[in-house]
Amino acid sequence: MGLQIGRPWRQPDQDFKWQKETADQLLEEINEIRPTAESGLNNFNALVLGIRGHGKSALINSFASIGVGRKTTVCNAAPKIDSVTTHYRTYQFLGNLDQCVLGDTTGFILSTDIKPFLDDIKLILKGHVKSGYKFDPDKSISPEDEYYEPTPGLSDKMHCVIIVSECGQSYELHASMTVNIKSIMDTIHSLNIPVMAVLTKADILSEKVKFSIDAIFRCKIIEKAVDLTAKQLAIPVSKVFPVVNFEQRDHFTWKESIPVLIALKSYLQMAQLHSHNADGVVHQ
Ligand SMILES: Nc1nc2c(ncn2[C@@H]2O[C@H](COP(=O)(O)OP(=O)(O)OP(=O)(O)O)[C@@H](O)[C@H]2O)c(=O)[nH]1
Ligand SMILES: [Mg+2]
Repeated sequence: MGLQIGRPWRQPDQDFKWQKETADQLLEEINEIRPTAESGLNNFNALVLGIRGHGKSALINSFASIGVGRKTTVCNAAPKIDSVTTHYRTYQFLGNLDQCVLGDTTGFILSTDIKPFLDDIKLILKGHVKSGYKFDPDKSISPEDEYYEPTPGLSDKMHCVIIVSECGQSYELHASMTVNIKSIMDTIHSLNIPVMAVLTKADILSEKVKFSIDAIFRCKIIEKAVDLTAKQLAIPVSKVFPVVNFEQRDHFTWKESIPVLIALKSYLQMAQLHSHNADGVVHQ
């Protein structure tokens, strides 16, 4: 059956192959990326940020599913006009991924003033906001709020940021979102936290990917989306990961898990490096 697909634009590893052993090995490697005893950490925290409805919660569910080896749902993901996620919540996974803590945020809207949201994000990154806090579009959290943590430790801070964006939207983002995205990136960089991007919905952008996931690293249109996102966010192309979340399916196989595993491994490696270099002091 001949869907034309070219040479791979990404080779995740020198002898990378689409086979079950690759997925097994990735999972094994991921399982071994854990905080050192000296770091005083039990978990690697990542904050998931992005535009409303682009698949942040779905990505967290995909990671959680990988952890338990079957499709599972830890947070609500749905096609709604209003934001589905309204609270900041952290999720610790079970199974193979119990070293991962993912923070889910409400999606921002490009056209609105996101100053209060940005202030909240800065405080979340620094560890000042407890899980369960409800975002208020009109104001950011105050030190009197019951969800405000006045004296965060290293384990309350974020060790990595994952920007989630739909593959198909990367073409449109440039003009409309530069100001807000730039403010978010400036905030992240000012705290020296590593950042990567996950491009969701590769199956919607590419028929070839929809037909077979192993086209994802060969499809030109996906490559272009990755390049554009890297430019827009000013991060390396190698830190932009296209995926298809498991949300629309009843179960997933090793094949579908490979792109998600590659993104997951990168987050853990970046967080590990960051916490290794952190001096244990929480900078205010
Ligand atoms: N086809 C497809 N649909 C996806 C993918 N990822 C997410 N979706 C769908 O996109 C919709 C929005 O996903 P969510 O995870 O709720 O998006 P979100 O970014 O958390 O949205 P807010 O919390 O409202 O900001 C849901 O219907 C998901 O099933 C994907 O990779 N492929
Ligand atoms: Mg959500």
